Amino acid sequence: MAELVLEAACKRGWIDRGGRATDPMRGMRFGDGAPEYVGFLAEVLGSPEVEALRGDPQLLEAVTAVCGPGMAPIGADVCRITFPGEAHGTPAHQDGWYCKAPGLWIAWIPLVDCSRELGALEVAAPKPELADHDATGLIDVPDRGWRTMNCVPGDVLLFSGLTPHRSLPNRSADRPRLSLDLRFALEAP
Ligand SMILES: O=C(O)CCC(=O)C(=O)O
Repeated sequence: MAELVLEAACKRGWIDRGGRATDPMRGMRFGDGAPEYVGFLAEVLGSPEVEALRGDPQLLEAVTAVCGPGMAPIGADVCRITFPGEAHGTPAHQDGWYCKAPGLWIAWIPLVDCSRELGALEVAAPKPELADHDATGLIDVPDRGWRTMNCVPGDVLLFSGLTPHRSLPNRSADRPRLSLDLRFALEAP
């Protein structure tokens, strides 16, 4: 999977063949709907590899064990590439604010070794309900209780649509952070 994403980024000139961010991409963060990022997402998320991962029996078993029965992939997925030198990570938010699927859970999957330096994900305790968001995310960002961890390809972090989460900025010298977030929700009865 990482190879597929690296190739998609490499052919767009975002990274070199050694997997390092190219100079123009340092500090870069794509805005929502940036055409070059939309094209990248269409290529990666429409690939047979990502489709196979959505239905991977081991992943579905883990999702069912954690989230309960009746969960299915909903295809509302993102492949993230964050570049070294970006000033901020992903702002704190709850996915349920944006994605109204019932019983929403997210499987966050690192595609490279992902340390705090590279911009690991942080999660806080799930809230009982959705909190107000503005254009950048949660308005009342918890000031304590954030947890993070180093993770590696093969790990999966599962969190619910009510879980506040954010990412740390990528402070590495030249490495992009690559990850997938796949969404699951209750199947219609
Ligand atoms: O990977 C990130 O930086 C953010 C992930 C995220 O917001 C999500 O999975 O909903």
